[in-house]
Amino acid sequence: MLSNLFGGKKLTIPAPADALPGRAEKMAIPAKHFVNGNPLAPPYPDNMEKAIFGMGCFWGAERKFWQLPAGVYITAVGYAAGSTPNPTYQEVCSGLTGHNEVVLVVFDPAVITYQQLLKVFWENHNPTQGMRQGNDAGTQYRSGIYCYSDSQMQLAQASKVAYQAALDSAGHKEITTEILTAPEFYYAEAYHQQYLAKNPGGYCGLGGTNVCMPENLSVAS
Ligand code: MHO
Repeated sequence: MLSNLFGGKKLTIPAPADALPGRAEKMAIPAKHFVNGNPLAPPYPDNMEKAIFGMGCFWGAERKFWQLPAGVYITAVGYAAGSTPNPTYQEVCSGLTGHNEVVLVVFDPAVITYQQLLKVFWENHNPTQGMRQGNDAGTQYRSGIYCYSDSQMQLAQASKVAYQAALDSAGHKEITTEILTAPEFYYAEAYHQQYLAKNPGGYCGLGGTNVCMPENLSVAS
């Protein structure tokens, strides 16, 4: 089984039957976004759209999105794309839930487009590392895009093709990003929300490839 381990971390997603059982109770959600003060819990205003990205440790990933100049209503960190209902951080870190550490971005598409969020996604992590992001190894650090609509799915797929071409020119490897229909988003513990705003010197393992996202995507119509 050595090939399935990296520094002792599990590198395969457990089958649903082998995942931890979890619980029915949902995580408590803080009232407000620590940085911009908007209500953190749903329902969100009708004109907002949601997006979910996994790009390694969710602390630094979340900060990339709340730092955007305009159009982001709230960001939140959570767990998604595994099997365990309402998991805890400790359970996710065990590799026995199948979940990824992800960021929910609630944005106003009249102010910032999904394509602009995709640019932030691709340029701020290394999407060729499989079940790892930098020094963080394990299935919860995989690269992922979780789509809420056909339009998001088409843009995500097209952006992957365009970014792969750019990576190829720079001598990088194959993209390992999973692109799925958005699964349920489980909010992480309150202390993880906007973690790097609460702990400015906190750990951030985020690193990109220095390859820019091409501006034009060709999306099949
Ligand atoms: N290497 C970091 C990752 C934290 S992140 C929320 C740590 O173990 O604290 O996964």
